[in-house]
Parts: sequence; C-alpha cells; structure tokens
Amino acid sequence: MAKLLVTGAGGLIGYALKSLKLSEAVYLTRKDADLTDFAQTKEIFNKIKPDKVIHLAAQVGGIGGNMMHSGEYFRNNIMININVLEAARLCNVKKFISFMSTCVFPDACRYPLNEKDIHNGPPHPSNFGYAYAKRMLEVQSVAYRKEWGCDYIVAIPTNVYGPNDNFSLEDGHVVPSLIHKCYLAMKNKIDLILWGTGSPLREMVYSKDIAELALWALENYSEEAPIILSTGIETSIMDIAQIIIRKMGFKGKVVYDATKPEGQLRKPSDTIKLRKYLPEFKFTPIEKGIEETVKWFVSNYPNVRK
Ligand code: GFB
Repeated sequence: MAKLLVTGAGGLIGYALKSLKLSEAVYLTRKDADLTDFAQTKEIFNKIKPDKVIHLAAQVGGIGGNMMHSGEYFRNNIMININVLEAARLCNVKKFISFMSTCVFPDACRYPLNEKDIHNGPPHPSNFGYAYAKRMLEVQSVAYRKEWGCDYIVAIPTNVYGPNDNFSLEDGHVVPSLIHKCYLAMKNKIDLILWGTGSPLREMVYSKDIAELALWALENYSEEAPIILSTGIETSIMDIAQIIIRKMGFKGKVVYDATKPEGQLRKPSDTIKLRKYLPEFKFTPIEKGIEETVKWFVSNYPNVRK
C-alpha cells in the first residue's frame, strides 16, 4: 500500500484530510520537524520514506498577516519548499502535490485568472512576499520534472475556509476572523467591525472539497502546469459576513472600518481545466460550509488556533 505523507497536517486542509480517515497516511505537523531546517526535513523523510506527499506546510495568513510579515512569509515559505521538495526527491517520492493560491496571480491580470498567467506581472502588494515564494513552488516543481522526471504537481485553490483554520483576528483569513469577531461581539455585546467596505469579491472553497480534490489529483493529474481548484463562484465580503452573522445569530450592529486594507477587489479564476477533468464534482455550498465551520468553532472555543 503506498504510504502517503501529509505535511502541514495541523492546519485547515490537513484537518479535512484526517476526517477522510485515510489508511497508510502519516500526518506531519510543525511539532514533528522544523521544515525550514534541511537536516530535520531530510531526516524525517528518510524515517517515513513516503511514496506520495501532500505538501500543505506553509506560513500563511490573511491580508493582515501578509501585509505585516512580508519578509517572514517569503523567507519561511521559500525555505520550507526548497527543503521539502528536495528531501522528497532524495527519497524517491513517486507523486507529490503542493499548493499555491490565487493571491499569487499578477495584480494587473486578465480575468478570469488562468494558470498560464502566473508570472506575467507582480502580485498584489498585500501578498508580495507570500505570493513570490509560492510562485517558486511551481518553478521548482517544473525544474525537478525537467531534470529528474519528478511527477510533482501544483494545485491553486482560491480562498479556502473550514474547521481548524487560524481564527486570529490579526493574521487570520476573512471567514475565520469574522467568525471569531462575531463570537466576541455577541459575548461582549459590541459592534461587529468589518475591514474595508465589504465590496471585494472572493471565491470561497470549503476545506473538505480541497482535501478530496487533492487526493483525486494525486491519482489522476500529472500535467506540468498547475490546476486551479475553485467553485468559480464569487461572493462579496458583505455577503460572506451576512452568512456568518445569520449562522452565529448575531443581532448587533455591523460597522465597516474603511481604514483597514481590502486587498484585491476580486480574483475570479478560470475553472475550465478542473471542469474538463471533473465535470460532475460538486463543491460544498458556502452556506453549508460556513454553517459547519461556525458549529466547529463554537464547540471547540477557546481551544482553537487564534
Ligand atoms: O482572506 P483575506 O484576509 O485575504 O480576505 P485575501 C481579505 C478580504 O476580506 C479583504 C476583508 O477585502 C478584507 O478587507 N475583510 C473584512 C477582512 N473584514 C476582515 C477581517 O476581519 N479579517 C480579514 N482577514 N479580512 C488572501 C491572502 O488574500 O488570499 C492569502 O492573504 C491567501 O495569502 C488567500 O492567498 C487565498 O483574500 O485578500
């Protein structure tokens, strides 16, 4: 039975993969090894000797975290990826999937975002360090395929959300941050503060769907070019907030803080490649995904990542 190694298993997609109860899977978290250190990375790969790898380990964050830690996000993600892809190659991993995200695309880009356009211009300033580091994942995967024939593929999910996310008010992505903020607003009877105007659009995709698509890609996708994993459905931040408010039962006042960053106005992605491979795949509707995430948060609070 092929042994699957999941790096970054302590996060959002790792949690979703664990819920699929895979046999022969080893879940690595930052407690097991510091993947910015090559010696530790090589040692843990040599110990586990995986046949396949789902590489989720990364330093990630929402717009707040990205703007505050551009250098750290660049350095740590470059080091993690250089180390993990090289350690995998040295122990002959047969299939390897890693993840970029739609924030890697150029800020000035034709819509919908297409895998071919990734390097055609600088990313949005709010994601500068992270986006360039993540772009190198694709470069490294292609370079390894060219020189050593490594079947290393790259997926590009859009904005992923779900249980066991990072619910930090400063560094978290919009869905977990707003769930946490809404929870505190209800508890402390204060206003719910949204960043910006609420008008930016995002394609939200549920973590369980990405976990299933990662397993599908591991078995069925071997193109050199990345593949976008998205519903292709844009939802405004305002509508996302309204769904969270409904599911949380918040009755207080919503205030928009225009001094806070908004990031890219929209990032509509081209889902044609995924539809060609999987015309029948059904994504979890955002109402259901947010409902499950809210339930998870409320029943696990305060022991959530925040
Ligand atoms: O998920 P998010 O933080 O990052 O979404 P991006 C940010 C959008 O939600 C902006 C609005 O338009 C914010 O103005 N927003 C409103 C909030 N209230 C809040 C809040 O309380 N917290 C946060 N975080 N946002 C991410 C990249 O960009 O996209 C990641 O930073 C990753 O690296 C992800 O690539 C896919 O969607 O702007």
